[in-house]
Amino acid sequence: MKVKRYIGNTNQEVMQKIKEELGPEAVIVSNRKLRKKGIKGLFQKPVVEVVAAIDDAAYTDKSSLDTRDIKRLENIEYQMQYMGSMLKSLINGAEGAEVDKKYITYYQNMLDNEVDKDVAKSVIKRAEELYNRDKIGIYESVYNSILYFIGRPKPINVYPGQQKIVLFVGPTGVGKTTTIAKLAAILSIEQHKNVGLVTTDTYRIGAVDQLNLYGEILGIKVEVVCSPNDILQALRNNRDKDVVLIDTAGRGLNDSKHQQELKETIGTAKVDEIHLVISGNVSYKNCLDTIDSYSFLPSYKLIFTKLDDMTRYGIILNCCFTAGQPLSYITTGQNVPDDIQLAYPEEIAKHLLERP
Ligand SMILES: Nc1nc2c(ncn2[C@@H]2O[C@H](COP(=O)(O)OP(=O)(O)OP(=O)(O)O)[C@@H](O)[C@H]2O)c(=O)[nH]1
Ligand SMILES: [Mg+2]
Repeated sequence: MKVKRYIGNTNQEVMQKIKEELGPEAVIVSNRKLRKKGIKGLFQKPVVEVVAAIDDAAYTDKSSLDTRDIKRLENIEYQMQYMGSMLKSLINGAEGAEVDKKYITYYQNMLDNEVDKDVAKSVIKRAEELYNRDKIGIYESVYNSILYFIGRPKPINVYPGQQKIVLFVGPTGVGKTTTIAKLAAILSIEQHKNVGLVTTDTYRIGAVDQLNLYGEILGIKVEVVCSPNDILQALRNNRDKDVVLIDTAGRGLNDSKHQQELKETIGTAKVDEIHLVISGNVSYKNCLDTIDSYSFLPSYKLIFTKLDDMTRYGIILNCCFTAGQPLSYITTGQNVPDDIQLAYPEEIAKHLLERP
Protein backbone atom coordinates (compact mmCIF):
# COMPACT_ATOMS: atom_id res chain seq x y z
CA MET A 1 0.00 0.00 0.00
CA LYS A 2 1.43 3.32 -1.06
CA VAL A 3 0.04 6.37 0.77
CA LYS A 4 0.94 9.92 -0.24
CA ARG A 5 -0.07 13.46 0.73
CA TYR A 6 -0.64 16.06 -1.99
CA ILE A 7 -1.06 19.82 -1.58
CA GLY A 8 -2.28 22.27 -4.21
CA ASN A 9 -4.30 25.40 -4.74
CA THR A 10 -7.41 23.70 -6.12
CA ASN A 11 -9.02 20.27 -5.93
CA GLN A 12 -8.66 19.87 -9.68
CA GLU A 13 -4.94 20.58 -9.58
CA VAL A 14 -4.36 18.04 -6.80
CA MET A 15 -6.49 15.35 -8.43
CA GLN A 16 -4.56 15.77 -11.67
CA LYS A 17 -1.27 15.26 -9.80
CA ILE A 18 -2.61 12.11 -8.10
CA LYS A 19 -3.85 10.70 -11.37
CA GLU A 20 -0.50 11.29 -13.04
CA GLU A 21 1.53 9.81 -10.20
CA LEU A 22 -0.61 7.00 -8.80
CA GLY A 23 -2.90 6.25 -11.74
CA PRO A 24 -6.69 5.93 -11.97
CA GLU A 25 -6.86 3.12 -9.35
CA ALA A 26 -5.84 5.48 -6.53
CA VAL A 27 -8.32 5.93 -3.71
CA ILE A 28 -8.80 9.14 -1.76
CA VAL A 29 -8.24 8.63 1.95
CA SER A 30 -8.94 12.22 3.03
CA ASN A 31 -9.59 15.58 1.46
CA ARG A 32 -9.54 18.87 3.39
CA LYS A 33 -8.82 22.57 3.12
CA LEU A 34 -5.87 23.87 5.09
CA ARG A 35 -4.69 27.29 6.08
CA LYS A 36 -1.04 27.98 6.65
CA LYS A 37 -0.16 28.08 10.32
CA GLY A 38 0.03 31.42 12.07
CA ILE A 39 -1.76 34.69 11.73
CA LYS A 40 -0.60 35.15 8.14
CA GLY A 41 -2.50 32.05 7.09
CA LEU A 42 -5.81 33.63 8.05
CA PHE A 43 -5.49 36.14 5.23
CA GLN A 44 -4.41 33.69 2.61
CA LYS A 45 -6.53 31.47 0.39
CA PRO A 46 -6.66 27.98 1.94
CA VAL A 47 -4.83 25.20 0.16
CA VAL A 48 -6.23 21.75 -0.60
CA GLU A 49 -4.68 18.71 1.04
CA VAL A 50 -5.54 15.27 -0.29
CA VAL A 51 -4.19 11.99 1.01
CA ALA A 52 -4.37 9.27 -1.60
CA ALA A 53 -3.49 5.61 -1.46
CA ILE A 54 -3.01 2.82 -3.90
CA ASP A 55 -2.72 -0.91 -3.40
CA ASP A 56 0.68 -2.08 -4.64
CA ALA A 57 -1.04 -4.82 -6.59
CA ALA A 58 -2.98 -2.25 -8.61
CA TYR A 59 0.06 -1.09 -10.49
CA THR A 60 2.46 -3.96 -10.12
CA ASP A 61 2.32 -6.82 -12.55
CA LYS A 62 1.42 -9.82 -10.37
CA SER A 63 3.13 -12.23 -12.72
CA SER A 64 6.48 -10.63 -12.00
CA LEU A 65 6.11 -11.21 -8.27
CA ASP A 66 7.20 -14.34 -6.50
CA THR A 67 4.63 -16.50 -4.70
CA ARG A 68 5.54 -15.09 -1.30
CA ASP A 69 4.76 -11.56 -2.47
CA ILE A 70 1.47 -12.66 -4.00
CA LYS A 71 0.50 -14.38 -0.74
CA ARG A 72 1.38 -11.20 1.15
CA LEU A 73 -0.77 -9.09 -1.20
CA GLU A 74 -3.63 -11.55 -0.95
CA ASN A 75 -3.34 -11.42 2.80
CA ILE A 76 -3.51 -7.61 2.76
CA GLU A 77 -6.51 -7.81 0.43
CA TYR A 78 -8.23 -10.26 2.78
CA GLN A 79 -7.48 -8.06 5.78
CA MET A 80 -8.89 -4.99 4.03
CA GLN A 81 -11.99 -6.92 3.09
CA TYR A 82 -12.26 -8.09 6.69
CA MET A 83 -11.91 -4.54 8.01
CA GLY A 84 -14.52 -3.35 5.51
CA SER A 85 -16.90 -6.06 6.68
CA MET A 86 -16.32 -5.15 10.32
CA LEU A 87 -17.01 -1.50 9.56
CA LYS A 88 -20.17 -2.33 7.65
CA SER A 89 -21.47 -4.56 10.39
CA LEU A 90 -20.76 -1.83 12.94
CA ILE A 91 -22.67 0.63 10.79
CA ASN A 92 -25.51 -1.89 10.44
CA GLY A 93 -25.89 -1.96 14.22
CA ALA A 94 -25.44 -4.77 16.65
CA GLU A 95 -26.24 -7.64 14.25
CA GLY A 96 -22.62 -8.20 13.33
CA ALA A 97 -21.76 -8.62 16.99
CA GLU A 98 -23.83 -11.83 17.11
CA VAL A 99 -21.72 -13.34 14.38
CA ASP A 100 -18.36 -14.88 15.24
CA LYS A 101 -15.45 -12.74 14.02
CA LYS A 102 -14.12 -15.45 11.73
CA TYR A 103 -17.36 -15.42 9.75
CA ILE A 104 -17.86 -11.68 9.49
CA THR A 105 -16.64 -11.33 5.88
CA TYR A 106 -18.86 -14.15 4.62
CA TYR A 107 -21.78 -12.87 6.68
CA GLN A 108 -21.38 -9.40 5.19
CA ASN A 109 -21.00 -10.79 1.66
CA MET A 110 -24.24 -12.71 2.11
CA LEU A 111 -26.03 -9.54 3.25
CA ASP A 112 -24.57 -7.63 0.29
CA ASN A 113 -25.95 -10.39 -1.96
CA GLU A 114 -29.37 -9.73 -0.45
CA VAL A 115 -29.53 -12.70 1.85
CA ASP A 116 -31.96 -11.83 4.61
CA LYS A 117 -30.25 -11.06 7.96
CA ASP A 118 -32.03 -13.81 9.87
CA VAL A 119 -31.33 -16.32 7.13
CA ALA A 120 -27.64 -15.32 7.06
CA LYS A 121 -27.43 -15.71 10.85
CA SER A 122 -28.94 -19.20 10.63
CA VAL A 123 -26.42 -20.09 7.92
CA ILE A 124 -23.56 -18.95 10.13
CA LYS A 125 -24.97 -20.78 13.16
CA ARG A 126 -25.03 -24.05 11.24
CA ALA A 127 -21.61 -23.29 9.73
CA GLU A 128 -20.17 -23.07 13.25
CA GLU A 129 -21.70 -26.41 14.13
CA LEU A 130 -20.21 -27.98 10.99
CA TYR A 131 -16.85 -26.29 11.66
CA ASN A 132 -16.66 -27.80 15.15
CA ARG A 133 -18.15 -31.16 14.22
CA ASP A 134 -16.41 -31.90 10.94
CA LYS A 135 -13.12 -30.03 11.55
CA ILE A 136 -13.38 -28.30 8.19
CA GLY A 137 -12.26 -24.83 7.08
CA ILE A 138 -14.22 -21.64 7.68
CA TYR A 139 -15.17 -21.18 4.02
CA GLU A 140 -16.12 -24.84 3.61
CA SER A 141 -18.30 -24.76 6.71
CA VAL A 142 -20.33 -21.77 5.56
CA TYR A 143 -20.50 -23.08 1.97
CA ASN A 144 -21.77 -26.45 3.20
CA SER A 145 -24.25 -24.72 5.45
CA ILE A 146 -25.72 -22.83 2.45
CA LEU A 147 -25.94 -26.11 0.50
CA TYR A 148 -27.77 -27.63 3.44
CA PHE A 149 -30.42 -24.90 3.42
CA ILE A 150 -30.82 -24.87 -0.37
CA GLY A 151 -31.06 -28.65 -0.48
CA ARG A 152 -30.49 -30.95 -3.45
CA PRO A 153 -32.33 -29.94 -6.63
CA LYS A 154 -35.19 -32.21 -7.66
CA PRO A 155 -35.82 -32.28 -11.41
CA ILE A 156 -38.77 -34.00 -13.09
CA ASN A 157 -37.70 -37.63 -13.26
CA VAL A 158 -39.74 -39.80 -15.57
CA TYR A 159 -39.48 -43.58 -15.21
CA PRO A 160 -40.66 -46.14 -17.77
CA GLY A 161 -44.17 -47.37 -17.19
CA GLN A 162 -44.95 -44.75 -14.52
CA GLN A 163 -46.89 -41.80 -15.88
CA LYS A 164 -46.02 -38.54 -14.13
CA ILE A 165 -48.50 -35.69 -13.82
CA VAL A 166 -46.85 -32.37 -13.09
CA LEU A 167 -48.67 -29.15 -12.20
CA PHE A 168 -47.17 -25.65 -12.49
CA VAL A 169 -48.50 -22.82 -10.33
CA GLY A 170 -47.40 -19.30 -9.52
CA PRO A 171 -48.34 -15.63 -9.72
CA THR A 172 -49.23 -13.87 -12.96
CA GLY A 173 -46.52 -13.37 -15.53
CA VAL A 174 -43.69 -15.17 -13.71
CA GLY A 175 -43.00 -17.41 -16.71
CA LYS A 176 -45.06 -20.57 -16.07
CA THR A 177 -46.12 -21.14 -19.69
CA THR A 178 -42.67 -20.35 -21.10
CA THR A 179 -41.05 -22.70 -18.57
CA ILE A 180 -43.49 -25.49 -19.45
CA ALA A 181 -42.66 -25.02 -23.15
CA LYS A 182 -38.93 -25.31 -22.36
CA LEU A 183 -39.46 -28.44 -20.26
CA ALA A 184 -41.78 -30.03 -22.84
CA ALA A 185 -39.10 -29.52 -25.49
CA ILE A 186 -36.31 -30.95 -23.32
CA LEU A 187 -38.36 -33.94 -22.17
CA SER A 188 -39.55 -34.80 -25.67
CA ILE A 189 -36.53 -33.93 -27.82
CA GLU A 190 -33.59 -34.67 -25.49
CA GLN A 191 -35.08 -37.34 -23.25
CA HIS A 192 -37.37 -38.92 -25.90
CA LYS A 193 -40.36 -38.92 -23.59
CA ASN A 194 -43.92 -38.88 -24.80
CA VAL A 195 -45.14 -35.53 -23.41
CA GLY A 196 -48.74 -34.36 -22.89
CA LEU A 197 -49.72 -30.72 -22.42
CA VAL A 198 -52.83 -29.54 -20.58
CA THR A 199 -53.85 -26.00 -19.71
CA THR A 200 -56.46 -24.85 -17.26
CA ASP A 201 -55.77 -21.21 -18.13
CA THR A 202 -58.90 -20.11 -19.92
CA TYR A 203 -58.97 -16.77 -18.08
CA ARG A 204 -56.37 -14.81 -19.96
CA ILE A 205 -57.00 -13.93 -23.59
CA GLY A 206 -54.31 -15.58 -25.69
CA ALA A 207 -53.17 -17.98 -22.95
CA VAL A 208 -54.35 -21.09 -24.82
CA ASP A 209 -52.87 -19.83 -28.10
CA GLN A 210 -49.54 -19.25 -26.37
CA LEU A 211 -49.23 -22.88 -25.26
CA ASN A 212 -50.76 -24.13 -28.52
CA LEU A 213 -48.03 -22.43 -30.46
CA TYR A 214 -45.32 -24.34 -28.58
CA GLY A 215 -47.42 -27.51 -28.79
CA GLU A 216 -47.63 -27.22 -32.56
CA ILE A 217 -43.87 -26.80 -32.88
CA LEU A 218 -43.31 -29.91 -30.77
CA GLY A 219 -46.15 -31.86 -32.37
CA ILE A 220 -48.10 -32.04 -29.11
CA LYS A 221 -51.87 -31.43 -28.96
CA VAL A 222 -52.76 -29.15 -26.04
CA GLU A 223 -55.82 -30.19 -24.02
CA VAL A 224 -57.80 -27.20 -22.74
CA VAL A 225 -59.65 -27.66 -19.45
CA CYS A 226 -62.42 -25.22 -18.54
CA SER A 227 -63.30 -26.54 -15.08
CA PRO A 228 -61.61 -28.87 -12.55
CA ASN A 229 -64.12 -31.61 -13.50
CA ASP A 230 -62.99 -31.60 -17.15
CA ILE A 231 -59.47 -32.48 -16.17
CA LEU A 232 -60.23 -36.20 -15.99
CA GLN A 233 -61.22 -36.25 -19.66
CA ALA A 234 -58.09 -34.31 -20.59
CA LEU A 235 -55.96 -36.84 -18.71
CA ARG A 236 -57.79 -39.78 -20.31
CA ASN A 237 -56.85 -38.28 -23.68
CA ASN A 238 -53.26 -38.26 -22.48
CA ARG A 239 -53.16 -41.69 -20.87
CA ASP A 240 -50.47 -42.96 -23.26
CA LYS A 241 -48.09 -40.15 -22.31
CA ASP A 242 -45.01 -40.64 -20.09
CA VAL A 243 -45.40 -37.21 -18.56
CA VAL A 244 -48.21 -34.65 -18.58
CA LEU A 245 -47.43 -31.00 -17.85
CA ILE A 246 -50.38 -28.93 -16.63
CA ASP A 247 -50.30 -25.15 -17.01
CA THR A 248 -52.47 -22.99 -14.76
CA ALA A 249 -53.59 -19.38 -14.79
CA GLY A 250 -51.61 -16.88 -12.79
CA ARG A 251 -54.02 -15.15 -10.46
CA GLY A 252 -53.94 -12.64 -7.63
CA LEU A 253 -52.27 -14.02 -4.53
CA ASN A 254 -55.29 -13.82 -2.29
CA ASP A 255 -57.79 -15.11 -4.80
CA SER A 256 -59.59 -17.76 -2.73
CA LYS A 257 -61.61 -19.06 -5.73
CA HIS A 258 -58.32 -19.71 -7.54
CA GLN A 259 -56.93 -21.56 -4.52
CA GLN A 260 -60.06 -23.68 -4.33
CA GLU A 261 -59.81 -24.55 -8.04
CA LEU A 262 -56.16 -25.50 -7.65
CA LYS A 263 -56.95 -27.76 -4.70
CA GLU A 264 -59.67 -29.48 -6.73
CA THR A 265 -57.37 -29.89 -9.74
CA ILE A 266 -54.62 -31.39 -7.56
CA GLY A 267 -57.06 -33.84 -6.00
CA THR A 268 -58.96 -34.81 -9.13
CA ALA A 269 -55.93 -35.12 -11.39
CA LYS A 270 -53.92 -37.05 -8.76
CA VAL A 271 -51.00 -34.73 -9.43
CA ASP A 272 -47.61 -36.34 -8.71
CA GLU A 273 -45.62 -33.17 -8.29
CA ILE A 274 -46.16 -29.43 -8.17
CA HIS A 275 -43.68 -26.75 -9.19
CA LEU A 276 -44.17 -23.27 -7.77
CA VAL A 277 -42.75 -20.77 -10.24
CA ILE A 278 -41.25 -17.63 -8.71
CA SER A 279 -39.71 -14.76 -10.57
CA GLY A 280 -36.24 -14.06 -9.22
CA ASN A 281 -36.32 -10.37 -10.11
CA VAL A 282 -38.85 -9.32 -7.49
CA SER A 283 -38.35 -8.32 -3.86
CA TYR A 284 -37.95 -10.85 -1.07
CA LYS A 285 -41.14 -9.46 0.50
CA ASN A 286 -42.97 -10.24 -2.71
CA CYS A 287 -41.58 -13.80 -2.68
CA LEU A 288 -42.59 -14.24 0.95
CA ASP A 289 -46.15 -13.24 0.04
CA THR A 290 -46.12 -15.79 -2.79
CA ILE A 291 -44.79 -18.57 -0.56
CA ASP A 292 -47.36 -17.66 2.05
CA SER A 293 -50.27 -17.70 -0.36
CA TYR A 294 -49.27 -21.13 -1.70
CA SER A 295 -48.71 -22.60 1.75
CA PHE A 296 -51.92 -24.61 1.27
CA LEU A 297 -50.01 -26.86 -1.16
CA PRO A 298 -48.93 -30.16 0.41
CA SER A 299 -45.38 -29.94 -0.96
CA TYR A 300 -43.78 -28.50 -4.04
CA LYS A 301 -40.54 -27.68 -5.83
CA LEU A 302 -39.32 -24.19 -6.55
CA ILE A 303 -38.54 -22.89 -10.03
CA PHE A 304 -36.80 -19.50 -10.21
CA THR A 305 -37.29 -17.63 -13.45
CA LYS A 306 -35.70 -14.50 -14.92
CA LEU A 307 -32.29 -15.00 -13.32
CA ASP A 308 -30.96 -13.10 -16.33
CA ASP A 309 -32.71 -10.08 -14.84
CA MET A 310 -31.13 -10.29 -11.41
CA THR A 311 -27.72 -9.47 -10.05
CA ARG A 312 -27.94 -10.84 -6.51
CA TYR A 313 -28.92 -14.40 -5.70
CA GLY A 314 -29.80 -14.00 -2.02
CA ILE A 315 -33.48 -14.31 -2.76
CA ILE A 316 -33.04 -17.95 -3.81
CA LEU A 317 -31.52 -18.93 -0.48
CA ASN A 318 -34.11 -16.82 1.39
CA CYS A 319 -36.98 -18.58 -0.36
CA CYS A 320 -35.59 -22.11 0.04
CA PHE A 321 -34.99 -21.38 3.72
CA THR A 322 -38.49 -19.99 4.30
CA ALA A 323 -40.43 -22.43 2.15
CA GLY A 324 -38.41 -25.47 3.25
CA GLN A 325 -38.95 -26.90 -0.24
CA PRO A 326 -36.31 -28.00 -2.76
CA LEU A 327 -35.37 -26.25 -5.97
CA SER A 328 -35.95 -27.82 -9.34
CA TYR A 329 -35.02 -25.53 -12.24
CA ILE A 330 -33.84 -22.03 -12.89
CA THR A 331 -34.50 -20.12 -16.08
CA THR A 332 -32.27 -17.49 -17.56
CA GLY A 333 -34.07 -15.93 -20.52
CA GLN A 334 -36.95 -16.02 -22.94
CA ASN A 335 -35.49 -18.51 -25.41
CA VAL A 336 -37.36 -21.78 -25.66
CA PRO A 337 -35.93 -24.32 -24.96
CA ASP A 338 -32.37 -23.14 -24.28
CA ASP A 339 -32.78 -20.84 -21.28
CA ILE A 340 -33.48 -23.39 -18.58
CA GLN A 341 -31.27 -25.58 -16.45
CA LEU A 342 -31.35 -27.73 -13.40
CA ALA A 343 -30.79 -25.51 -10.36
CA TYR A 344 -27.14 -25.48 -9.29
CA PRO A 345 -26.79 -24.96 -5.50
CA GLU A 346 -22.98 -25.07 -5.64
CA GLU A 347 -22.83 -22.09 -8.00
CA ILE A 348 -25.41 -20.20 -5.95
CA ALA A 349 -23.48 -20.85 -2.71
CA LYS A 350 -20.24 -19.69 -4.33
CA HIS A 351 -21.87 -16.47 -5.55
CA LEU A 352 -23.39 -15.72 -2.16
CA LEU A 353 -20.00 -15.89 -0.45
CA GLU A 354 -18.30 -13.60 -2.93
CA ARG A 355 -18.32 -9.85 -2.79
CA PRO A 356 -21.00 -8.71 -5.30
N1 LIG B 1 -36.04 -12.36 -19.00
C1 LIG B 1 -36.79 -13.46 -18.86
N2 LIG B 1 -38.06 -13.45 -19.25
C2 LIG B 1 -38.77 -14.58 -19.10
C3 LIG B 1 -38.23 -15.76 -18.55
N3 LIG B 1 -39.20 -16.69 -18.51
C4 LIG B 1 -40.31 -16.11 -19.04
N4 LIG B 1 -40.06 -14.84 -19.39
C5 LIG B 1 -40.96 -13.85 -20.00
O1 LIG B 1 -41.94 -13.48 -19.05
C6 LIG B 1 -43.15 -13.14 -19.72
C7 LIG B 1 -44.31 -13.92 -19.11
O2 LIG B 1 -44.11 -15.29 -19.39
P1 LIG B 1 -45.30 -16.36 -19.36
O3 LIG B 1 -44.66 -17.68 -19.60
O4 LIG B 1 -46.40 -15.95 -20.23
O5 LIG B 1 -45.73 -16.21 -17.84
P2 LIG B 1 -46.93 -16.92 -17.10
O6 LIG B 1 -46.53 -17.17 -15.70
O7 LIG B 1 -47.40 -18.09 -17.88
O8 LIG B 1 -48.03 -15.75 -17.17
P3 LIG B 1 -49.61 -15.90 -16.88
O9 LIG B 1 -50.06 -17.12 -17.58
O10 LIG B 1 -50.19 -14.63 -17.44
O11 LIG B 1 -49.75 -15.96 -15.41
C8 LIG B 1 -42.92 -13.46 -21.19
O12 LIG B 1 -42.58 -12.28 -21.86
C9 LIG B 1 -41.74 -14.41 -21.17
O13 LIG B 1 -40.98 -14.38 -22.36
C10 LIG B 1 -36.85 -15.74 -18.14
O14 LIG B 1 -36.26 -16.70 -17.64
N5 LIG B 1 -36.17 -14.56 -18.32
MG1 LIG C 1 -49.26 -18.60 -18.64
